[in-house]
Amino acid sequence: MRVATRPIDGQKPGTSGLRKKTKVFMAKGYLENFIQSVFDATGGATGRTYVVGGDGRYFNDRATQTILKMAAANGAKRVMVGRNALLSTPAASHLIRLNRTDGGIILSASHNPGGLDEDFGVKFNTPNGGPAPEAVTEAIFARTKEIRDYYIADDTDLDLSRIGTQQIGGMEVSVIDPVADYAALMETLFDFEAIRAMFAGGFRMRFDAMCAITGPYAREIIETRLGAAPGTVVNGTPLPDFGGMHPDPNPTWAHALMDEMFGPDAPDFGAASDGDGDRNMVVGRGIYVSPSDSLAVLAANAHLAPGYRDGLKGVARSMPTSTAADRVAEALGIGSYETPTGWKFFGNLLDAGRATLCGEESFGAGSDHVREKDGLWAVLLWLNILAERKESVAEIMGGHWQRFGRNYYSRHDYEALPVAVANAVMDGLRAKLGALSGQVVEGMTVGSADDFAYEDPVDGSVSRGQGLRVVFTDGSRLVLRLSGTGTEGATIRLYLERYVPGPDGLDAEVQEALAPVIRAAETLAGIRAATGREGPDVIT
Ligand code: VG1
Ligand code: CO
Repeated sequence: MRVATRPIDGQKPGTSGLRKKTKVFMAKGYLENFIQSVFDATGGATGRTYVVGGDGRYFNDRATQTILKMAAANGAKRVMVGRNALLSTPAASHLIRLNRTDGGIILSASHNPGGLDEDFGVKFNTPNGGPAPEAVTEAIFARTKEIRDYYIADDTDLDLSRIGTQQIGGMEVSVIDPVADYAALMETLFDFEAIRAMFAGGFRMRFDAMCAITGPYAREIIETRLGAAPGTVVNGTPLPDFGGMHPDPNPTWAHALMDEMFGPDAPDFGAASDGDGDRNMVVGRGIYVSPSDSLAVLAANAHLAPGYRDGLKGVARSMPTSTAADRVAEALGIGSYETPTGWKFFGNLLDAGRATLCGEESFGAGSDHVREKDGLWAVLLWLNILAERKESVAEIMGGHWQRFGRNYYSRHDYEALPVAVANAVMDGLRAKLGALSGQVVEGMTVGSADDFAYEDPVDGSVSRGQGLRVVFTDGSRLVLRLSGTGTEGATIRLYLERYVPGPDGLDAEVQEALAPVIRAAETLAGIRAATGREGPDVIT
């Protein structure tokens, strides 16, 4: 059935897909226009095969039914969908690759809260399993501005709770177990026997799935296959509103886990993941591991896991992520890369075999096993490392800092600001950048300052305006950028870093260690002055 429509404003994908309020997505034609634009901008769906699934948030089920009917009406050959329309983002990426499909549609607003009054999102992944690169998202956006009609089958809804094959028109729909293939992939990468032995020896863990998609994955892998005690996984049932939780695995939102890990009788290891399962936070007993440090530790120890025994080809990090991983890459004699924020920028490096591990300061790490960041993968790699080294998280971190020095790191978020205020802060700092070099701020000399632009070393594409950065001659840095995943107002992210080579000064409190950089940021960017806020809303 052909349905006449009109372009809808603002369907521009951000850092990770199109994210809007759920009610916006539920409005007539909104989801349909975007999905039709995805098909149109990628050469049409005729004869093609896709993977579809999402993180289980409110509207996930109904959006999936709509997408299946649209794929059928657009002539697609086959769609694989997770049972009950559930798939974690990394599992979807794996299925796209495993089945050599023409791409996938992932329904999620990731770490944003879910529910009728919260957020929803749609992401298109290309046949390599990764988020569509900028050229593709721009073509999709361009199409949303011209669209005149969409196609949708006039069928009744399918029963997606039943594993097996069904038909809509001429299209086959395969409902599959969302966990099985992903769990099998993890078994090829990690030494499950060694981890099982560690659990059998009394190792205790807490995994907080935050009522989001990783619950079923973590239960199957950590409790059933690795033998962790029942109850290791908490908040393990995906709920449409995430049980009212904000499924963002950081010390602020995963505070219950933090309290337990810093409390009496804490488990040996703690972890949490986000709405769609691509992020992770890891915590040891009494010690929080910053995501930038986690990437560096994983890079330094990955060879302990069977999947990485032959070493890494290179390590890539997003620009705001601390330079801790670069020091490891240098020691290993492998390449290191600095990309803009967002996983789509790692795709080419992974495809070209230049990087094996990638990571972002925003609790994301992953490898070339899929083309998304992968929360549970990072947790399993940590478990494998702990099983091999037989040391505590605190011992591993301490040893790492002694060897490489410590990159104190923190991100300060100023959320829900008026867009004009946030833009004025950015414009103000941007205007100063050219004259900063050589200036002394808070006792530190500015070495360089720029608006980050990235030239992809594989395809030569250039992405500008990816964050304002000021680098001091002592290695300290501050970076300012606007979030591209929010649905209300603007969020300024201020990223702060200071390097201490050691052997002394490695055990300071993070915000104290960063105090001069925090003051320099206020001197240069004046965020508090311009916003009238006394401080950031979230500190990670
Ligand atoms: C944030 C993070 C970024 C991450 C993106 C998607 O983007 O900073 O590192 O890739 O979310 O992650 P932004 O533009 O708000 O800073 V997820 O877990 O939402 O798919
Ligand atoms: Co996510």
